[in-house]
Amino acid sequence: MQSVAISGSGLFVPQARISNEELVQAFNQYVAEENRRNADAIAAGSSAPLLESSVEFIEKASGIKYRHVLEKSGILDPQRLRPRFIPRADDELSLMAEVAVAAARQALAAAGKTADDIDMVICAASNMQRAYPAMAIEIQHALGIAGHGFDMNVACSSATFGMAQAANAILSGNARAVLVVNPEITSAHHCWHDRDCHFIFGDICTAVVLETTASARAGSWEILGSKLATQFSNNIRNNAGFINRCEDSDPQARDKLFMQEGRKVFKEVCPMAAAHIAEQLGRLGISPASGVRRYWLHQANLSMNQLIARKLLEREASADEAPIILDEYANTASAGSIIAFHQHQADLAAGDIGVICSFGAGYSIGSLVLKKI
Ligand code: CO8
Repeated sequence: MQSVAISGSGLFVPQARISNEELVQAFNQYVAEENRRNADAIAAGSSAPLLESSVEFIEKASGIKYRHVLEKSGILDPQRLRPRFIPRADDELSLMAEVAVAAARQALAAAGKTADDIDMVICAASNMQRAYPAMAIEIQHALGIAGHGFDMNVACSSATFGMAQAANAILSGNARAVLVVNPEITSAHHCWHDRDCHFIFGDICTAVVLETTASARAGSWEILGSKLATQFSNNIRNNAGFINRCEDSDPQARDKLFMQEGRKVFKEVCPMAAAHIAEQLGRLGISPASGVRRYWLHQANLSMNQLIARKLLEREASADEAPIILDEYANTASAGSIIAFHQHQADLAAGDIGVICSFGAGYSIGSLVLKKI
C-alpha cells in the first residue's frame, strides 16, 4: 500500500534576536512611563499601577531566553511595543510570502525536489497577513509551482493539521508532492505590553515537503499515522476579525490581540496532549516509553514539555529524547514542533520512530508518528 513521507524541511530564522534582558528593560520603561502618566489616578486609588516584569520570572515560568523577530526596534521602543513594518505595494512580495519562500526553498533543496515536482501548497499558520488572495497562492506563484494552494489556520496546530491534509491529498492522488509552509509572524498579533505574556512569542517560518515514500530520498520520514483533535476553549483567544469594523469596537482593544488564561491552558492541555499521543501510539502498537526514539513536541513552555514527556516515558525525558528549542526561539505557534524536528532528526537511524505533536489554541492537538526510512 502507498504511504507518505516527509522528505525535506526548511527553517527561516529572522536575524534580529531579543534577549529577556532587553525585553524586560523596554517593558519596565513602558511601565514607568505609564505609571508617571497615571500618577494622579494611582494616588487617588482609582487606577492600579502597572507592575514590572522580570527576567527571573520569565526564565523560571517559561524556559524562554531569547526570541527572534522580524523587526526589533519597534518592539523595544517603550512608546510603541510592537514591530514597525513598512507597507508594501500590491505588486511586491508580501512579508509573509517572503519568509515562506525562504523556508520553502530550503525544504525543496533538502528533499531534492524542484517547483515542477510540487502540485499543492498549503500555507498553515496562526494568522494570515490578509484575507485574500490566499497567502499560499502568492507563495505558489513566487516559487513557480503549478497546481493549487490554500491557507488554513488551526493556531498552534496549523502545521500538523496541514501536514495531515497534505498526506491525504497525496494518498488520494490529488497531488504527487505537497509543500507545507508555516510563516508565523507572531510579533504582529502578540501583546507586547501585557506583563503576563509579553515574553512568550517569536517570529519564524518552517516548511516541509511531503511525497510518496516510493519517491522520497533515503533518510526521509514515513508517516505511520496522524491523529487530529479539537475541543472548543476560550482560554486562548484573539477577537480581531473582519466583523470588528461593523461592531464599531476599538481596533486597539486588548481582545484584538493574543489573550490567554495561561494557567488553565497549562493544566488542561498537558493531560490532553499526553493522552492523545499515548492513544495514537497504542493504536500503532508502539510503546510510548520504549518504542519512540524522539518526541518533537510543541514549544510553548519548558515545564509543559517536561510534564508531557514524563507522562509518556514515566520518567524524566532527556534533551535527546524530547529536544527543547524554545529557549532560543520562544513560542513560535505552529512552527515550534517543526523547528524541533528540523534541527533534531538528522542523527537518528533508519527504523527509528519519532513523534511530532502540537497543542494549543482551539484547543487543537495534532500528532504524526514517523519512521525514518
Ligand atoms: N514578571 C514577573 N512576574 C510576573 C510576570 C512577569 N512578566 N507575569 C506574571 N507574573 C506574576 C503574576 O502576577 C503572579 O503573581 P502572584 O503569584 O503574586 O499572583 C505570578 O507571577 C505567577 O503568574 P502566572 O500564574 O500567570 O504564571 P505561570 O507560572 O502560570 O506562568 C505562563 C505563566 C508562562 C504563561 C504559563 O502559564 C504557560 O506557559 N502556560 C501555557 C501557555 C500556552 O501553552 N499557551 C499556548 C498558547 S500558544 C497557541 O496556541 C498559539 C496561539 C496563536 C499564536 C498567537 C501569537 C501571538
